[in-house]
Amino acid sequence: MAGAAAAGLRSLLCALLAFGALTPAAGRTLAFVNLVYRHGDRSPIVAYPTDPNTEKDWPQGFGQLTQIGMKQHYALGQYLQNRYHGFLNASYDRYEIYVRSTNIDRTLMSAESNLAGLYPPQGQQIFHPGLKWQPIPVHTVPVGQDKILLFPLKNCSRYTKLVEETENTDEYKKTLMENKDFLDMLSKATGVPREQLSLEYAWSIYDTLFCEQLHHKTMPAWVTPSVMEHLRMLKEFHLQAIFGMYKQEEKSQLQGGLLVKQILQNIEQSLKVTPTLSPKLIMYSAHDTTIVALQMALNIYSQAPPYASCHMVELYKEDNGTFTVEMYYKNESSSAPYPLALPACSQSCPLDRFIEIVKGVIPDDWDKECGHTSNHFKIDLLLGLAGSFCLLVLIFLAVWQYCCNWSQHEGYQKVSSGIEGGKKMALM
Ligand code: PT3
Repeated sequence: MAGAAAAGLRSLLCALLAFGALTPAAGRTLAFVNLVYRHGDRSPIVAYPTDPNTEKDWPQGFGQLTQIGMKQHYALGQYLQNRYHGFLNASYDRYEIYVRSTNIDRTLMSAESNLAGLYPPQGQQIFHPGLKWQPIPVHTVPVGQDKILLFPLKNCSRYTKLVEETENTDEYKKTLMENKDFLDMLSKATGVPREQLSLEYAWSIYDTLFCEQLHHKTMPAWVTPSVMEHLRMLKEFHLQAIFGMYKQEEKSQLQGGLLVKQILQNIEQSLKVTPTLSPKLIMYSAHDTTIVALQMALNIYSQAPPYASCHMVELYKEDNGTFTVEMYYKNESSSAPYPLALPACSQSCPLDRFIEIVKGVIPDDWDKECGHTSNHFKIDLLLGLAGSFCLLVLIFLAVWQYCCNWSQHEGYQKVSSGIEGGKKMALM
């Protein structure tokens, strides 16, 4: 009886381990890491019409990483050096890490500040005495070609339709009605014409005020704590409207699902390739909307990410040889990251289960799902049109030649008989 109970317990433990419900403390190893972070503190992106502050009030103008932002990312880099101590080399090894950023100053500079904290040069890596910095590549692609970090991707017809449909839901219309007076006040105070004051525009005003307040700039009297809180709530509502709220899974397929797909491809690649040849850590430097789109696609979004917040996706090899995925979110500089779990899985989620759960938001063919004609189809269409055009030209030429031959033949007979006749007459 005791033997049977022990065997039963053993198989229960094995089953729990296989499904990731229990995590053995010893023996498991970190195998691969994906990180997605928001850039650090920045200057506003625009001023609103009645803004007492202008671009000149910011040392590098609008949209730029500030020194606060640089420090936030330097500190995050130091934190990562500590967290991944023993997994990553203490000194920079180009085969271990791959960094990609959106092609925007503040994200590029955030990645650079982060890497300065993660990999201060050691020993032979010091190339200038006294300089605790070494160059580390940060890769990027042009903004218009970035399909994994710059959300919301706007050039997607189906997504545009989904947002329009969201704006027609009762929930959305009710919120707009409830906020009518507030938006009227905001329009008067900021000088933004009421008809232009969408929730997206209100978010941009909030963003500007937030930056100005944080940097102790001149604030108009109407900007009270309650106005700021009201604007923050409208921003959260807008984020829900563009990434969630209505047909969230389909929106995610067209937005954050692209990043989930990339993260899974990175994991797959790390399992295929010889460990020494594939990076151990892939780092993405991006925006608040990147993290929102990612977390909405994973169905774990709670609120807008602060500066330098970092979403971590870690792959572990368990000591029974299986792989599990753990996610953490560091959204406060002074506290440890908190664990995140997919709604239908344990925090330590078996890789296969993780893939199964997120498959609904992974696009197969983004262009097709957006309702765009695929490039192959466009090429086939162009070739078809070109072929038909050539055929028409050939038919036209053939008909034209036939007509010419016919008229020449007729003409020859007449002219020739005439000339011949004439010649004959002349000869006669
Ligand atoms: O602050 O994280 C952020 C924003 O994403 C910002 O970087 C941005 O690019 N906003 C889009 C233009 C308003």
